[in-house]
Amino acid sequence: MKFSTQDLTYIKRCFELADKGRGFVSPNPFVGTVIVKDGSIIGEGWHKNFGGAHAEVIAVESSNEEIKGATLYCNLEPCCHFNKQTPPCVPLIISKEISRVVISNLDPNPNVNGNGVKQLRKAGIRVDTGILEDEGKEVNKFYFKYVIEKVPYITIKIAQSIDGKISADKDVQTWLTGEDSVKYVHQLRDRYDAVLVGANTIKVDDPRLTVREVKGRDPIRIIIDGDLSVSPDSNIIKLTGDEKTWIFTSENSHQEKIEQFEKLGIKIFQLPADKKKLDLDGILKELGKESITSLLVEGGRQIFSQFISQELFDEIVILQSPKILGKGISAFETNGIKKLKIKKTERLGEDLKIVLVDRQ
Ligand code: AOF
Ligand code: ZN
Repeated sequence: MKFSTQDLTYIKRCFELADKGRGFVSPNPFVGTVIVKDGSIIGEGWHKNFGGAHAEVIAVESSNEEIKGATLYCNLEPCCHFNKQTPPCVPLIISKEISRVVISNLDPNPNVNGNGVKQLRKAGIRVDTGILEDEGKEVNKFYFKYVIEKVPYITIKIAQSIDGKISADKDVQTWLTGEDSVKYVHQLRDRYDAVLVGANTIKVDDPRLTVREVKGRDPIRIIIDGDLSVSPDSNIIKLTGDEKTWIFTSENSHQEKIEQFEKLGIKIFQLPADKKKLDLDGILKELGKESITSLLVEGGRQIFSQFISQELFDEIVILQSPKILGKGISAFETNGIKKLKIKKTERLGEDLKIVLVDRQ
């Protein structure tokens, strides 16, 4: 339709730029902007950190050329609302006399949601929307869910054997996947606001849940621990730098224990519990209030089972190792058959990555 090969090239560049904000802009979206005049890029920018300048502003400021008459590409509709961290972008675009704006997605934020486009058009600017719309939604899948539902986008990550086992026995740590998969998991951690595990995984695996195998920043580490049973000596409790650990526990957990953890720098959330079992919806709402837009669920079996049987996931990533365990425990215990759809498969060294989504 209305999009040329050049349009496609420039919007793809916006996606690349947007991606650089990952890990730093939450709960804001990932946004990249390219300004083009007479067939060449005269300005570029991306939203770098929460509270910082928007992609459009940075792109305009990066340009040494006359912007009047240029085309501005942006993966997200420019904002037009006030009472937030920064001034709106639409008035800036209008004042620079940009003649065309090309965007992938309308901003689902109810304060914008088409109003940015309307204001630009009213000012006589040609606005073309919907270029590589699905790719744009994929880039901002965290934001798209969070801004509407106020709970994080949830990815469940499971490493398993060919015969579908996550460990050789209950409470036994079993290493299944190869180096490339480990790197990939660290990449995921770098991209997600938070990672979550159950107390049992802490006891059995004593993981750090940090980003070590790739360059990146650590996610917030969250433990669900109904009776506050994790050891203060666990790796995840020993904070050595900027790492953050949060524990969700029951309202009935002992105050003394809570204080002991708080003294170590751990943030404790107390929620109502049914026989020490916390309500996941309550946890997710609490995370939403804390501006957590994306959550990587890393185990173990009880946690996987609860998230899956309550349909609390957006994606499941299986890291399939070519090992046969023969005996052991499987990733979930669910009631009945659940049909999923394969979204993507990819070879990761010796393993296979399978991304699944709910079959809607
Ligand atoms: C854009 N470009 O780069 C971003 C946008 O608090 P603020 O000022 O950072 O505004 C956040 C809101 O602005 C956010 O909820 C979303 O609607 C929009 N984000 N818009 O035009 C950007 N990051
Ligand atoms: Zn803006």
